[in-house]
Amino acid sequence: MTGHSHEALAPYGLRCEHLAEPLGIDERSPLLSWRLASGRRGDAPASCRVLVRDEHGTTVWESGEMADPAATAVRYAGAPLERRTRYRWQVTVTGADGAGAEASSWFETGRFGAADWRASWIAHDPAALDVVDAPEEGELALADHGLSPAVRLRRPFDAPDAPPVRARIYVTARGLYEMRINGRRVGDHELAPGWTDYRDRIDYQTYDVTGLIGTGENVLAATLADGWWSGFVGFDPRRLGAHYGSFPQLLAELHVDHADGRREVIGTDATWSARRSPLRYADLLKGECLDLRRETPGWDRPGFAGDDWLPAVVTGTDHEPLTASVAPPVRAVRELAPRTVTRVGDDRHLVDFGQNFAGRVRLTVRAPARGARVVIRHGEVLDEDGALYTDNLRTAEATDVLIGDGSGGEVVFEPRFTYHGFRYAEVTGPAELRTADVTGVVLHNDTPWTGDFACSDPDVQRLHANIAWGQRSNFVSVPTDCPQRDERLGWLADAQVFLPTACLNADVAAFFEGWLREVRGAQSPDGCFTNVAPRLAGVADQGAPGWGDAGVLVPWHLYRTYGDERFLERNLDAMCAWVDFVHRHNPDLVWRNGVGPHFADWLAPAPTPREVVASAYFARSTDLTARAARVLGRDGAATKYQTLAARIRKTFNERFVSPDGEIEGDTQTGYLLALAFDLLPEELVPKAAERLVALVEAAGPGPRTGFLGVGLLAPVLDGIGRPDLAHALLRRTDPPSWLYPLRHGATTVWERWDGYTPERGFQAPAMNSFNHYALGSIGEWLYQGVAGLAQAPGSTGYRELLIRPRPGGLEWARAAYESVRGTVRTTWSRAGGELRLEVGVPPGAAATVHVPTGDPASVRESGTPVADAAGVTVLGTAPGTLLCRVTSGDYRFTADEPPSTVP
Ligand code: RAM
Repeated sequence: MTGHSHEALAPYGLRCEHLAEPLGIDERSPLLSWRLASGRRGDAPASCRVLVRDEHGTTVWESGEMADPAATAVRYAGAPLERRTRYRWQVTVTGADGAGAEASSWFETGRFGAADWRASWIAHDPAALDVVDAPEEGELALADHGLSPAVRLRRPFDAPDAPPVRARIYVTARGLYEMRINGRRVGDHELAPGWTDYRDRIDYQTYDVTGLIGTGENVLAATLADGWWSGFVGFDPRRLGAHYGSFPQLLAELHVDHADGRREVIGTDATWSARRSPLRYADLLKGECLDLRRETPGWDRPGFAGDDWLPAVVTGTDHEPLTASVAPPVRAVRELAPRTVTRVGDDRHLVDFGQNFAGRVRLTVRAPARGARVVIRHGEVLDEDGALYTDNLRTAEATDVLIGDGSGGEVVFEPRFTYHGFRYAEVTGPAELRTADVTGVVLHNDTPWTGDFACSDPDVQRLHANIAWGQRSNFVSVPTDCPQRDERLGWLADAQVFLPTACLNADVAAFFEGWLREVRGAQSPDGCFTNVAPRLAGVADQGAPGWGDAGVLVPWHLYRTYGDERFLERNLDAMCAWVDFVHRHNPDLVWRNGVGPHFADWLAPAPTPREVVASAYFARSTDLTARAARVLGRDGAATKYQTLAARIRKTFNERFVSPDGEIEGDTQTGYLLALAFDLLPEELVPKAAERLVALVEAAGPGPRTGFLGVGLLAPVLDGIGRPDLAHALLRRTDPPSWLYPLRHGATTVWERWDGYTPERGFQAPAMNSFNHYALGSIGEWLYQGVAGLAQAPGSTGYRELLIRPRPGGLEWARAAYESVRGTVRTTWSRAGGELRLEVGVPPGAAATVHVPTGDPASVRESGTPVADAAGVTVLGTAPGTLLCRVTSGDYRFTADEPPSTVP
């Protein structure tokens, strides 16, 4: 969180392409954006301008007065940007009083396409990988995955006596790489270059390595592992690994600018040499094995002989797929100390990190004997005997191994090219294990955290934390379903249902921009989106209803959240093609053909008829496509899809809705989809709402939805005037419920409502993740409902806010959100018959505030009767509520408590 409190109006939080100070962007007209803060009520920018300068200080673009002075983003529109160049930019904002404030930042351009690259793809000769010794005891277990050792590549070069003025390295791999210069690691990206459909797109990363280049002999060195390229990915028994290639390859260019003006470029080519590494294998699902006996100290530094190294082989010079990475990288974002370390055998310990997460263990081992193995196994839960439970990992071995070399001393073992989803680690080998010997290293895309939520119920608070941990654990290169078993795929429905929650927790604009390229790239030529992106053999390509639709829903939601129209521009054609695909296969407008594996309302306790789910999504996607076209001024398309959407809605009503508003199947999800997607004629809305309420009440009250209905439950109940029922669901503790897993120690959201019950034990190990975020989609309503912090319907980029807290039975709640415009805050509490509500609105925004109260006349703002308060306009009353409108600034409302009948 980077919330700012300034006295005067000021810009802060500058971003380029939604990233802070990005190195190596390939966008030629990048989006420059900033946030606004002010300590003064009613502050709004009266003028705003942006200036961009090149490395010589020459102005390359002046925006002039921006047409909308309160805008917080603009696309660069100056002289063509040069490649590999740093630009500095500043934004100046002036308030109504004429006082100006500015802030500055920079971005650096990358390679701008294939033509700029010279380097070749290189590899360790796959035909000369290793010597084969007869297996020793235990060896076969190490070798039987068919995995090869990770390989090393190196290339010495001479540098002049003076240090360089600037050095950049542009790197990527088919596989995973770790780059080093003179023994020091380049950058802090993990699992780079990340997962894309490498056949079409391979991301490269740019690093500033000025400080790593020495005088005299220097060494460029890299380790390469299989990763998603050639390692194990997914669950198809016929196609478990090597999805894109069979051995990893490196492509890198070092550009060094010398003080005398010379630029030297050293790329990967046949002059590099190669050797197997001491990593006998390194795989995302199986784990990593480091054999210290094979270590060759000094390999990555000058002065190393390397007599037994082989020449690297050049495997090609294809630069076409290379694109600058657009998402914040995966990093080791935080470290967890073990909560407990328990001895469970002579040489065996069980470590509990107290938190389910994605990452790895860093382990200190003292003087491992030559050939001795230290084995780390990972699991999310313990079985009934208190032992590590791994059945639900399926074929993911998730086991890391260290083999000692007997050289004495302390060894720190931290796998580099794998990750696991786990809370517990079982360490076998050391006779003694101290707490300080073990650290949990948390890996995920380093998306800036933007949301904060707290409330008086510690269970709800913990639920929010669990949801956030689900997000951290599953935003690893792509949005995955789960981080532990042999799956970890970019499932489209999981991503779309969780997106509204994800967008509140963190700034995920750039992360999803990267993933959407995969979603579009995976679309078939006839317009069909997939179920997973990147596409993967073994998972049906034809997108199921609610899955394929993510190709429409995700760009739309990102556009609304971040106000960046490019989310629509880049995706509109794909959105239209998808709707056309579904329409072509279903000319009668009931979506029953072209449904792929039709997962329906996945894992719902009460199944909703498949055609109801599908047709509702068909209507939704068509409607959003029409709206997107309208935003972009493509009126012909807008009208076409608007008309089609109206026809689909009509058909939906004719086929599935009875005259008294009952929807076929009579399930919660059926009503939720119809109400949330606005499918019903006005007169049937109250009837459908009534039926939904009856179903929720009859269930406990409780939820009966799966992945597609779950995120809609609380918002829809709230929207139909029953936030009390939404609260009842939220705070329910019997299964199915969100709080039930807390009874069983959950620290993340489970895949299934009943992942574990005392009566039955664990759900079927074939599919029972304890770290799936889909059911965590209620996270959105914690911010929007419980704390009352929401963007108004129809607004984009948080320009219009809706502050409408739903206290329910809670004593207090608060939320803060770092929006693209600035910080939005709500805090409410009640005590002694009084309700207090504090609201913070960023400059240039306005909010409609619903003050919950039993007596509208009692409402004051900062002690003044609300009608007289500066910056507050009273709009009227609604049952149990006073409605006001406020512009930017901080407000403190007090009111007599709402009557208990009103939530
Ligand atoms: C499961 C995945 C995912 C879901 C699909 C249908 O295997 O975990 O969550 O979207 O199935």
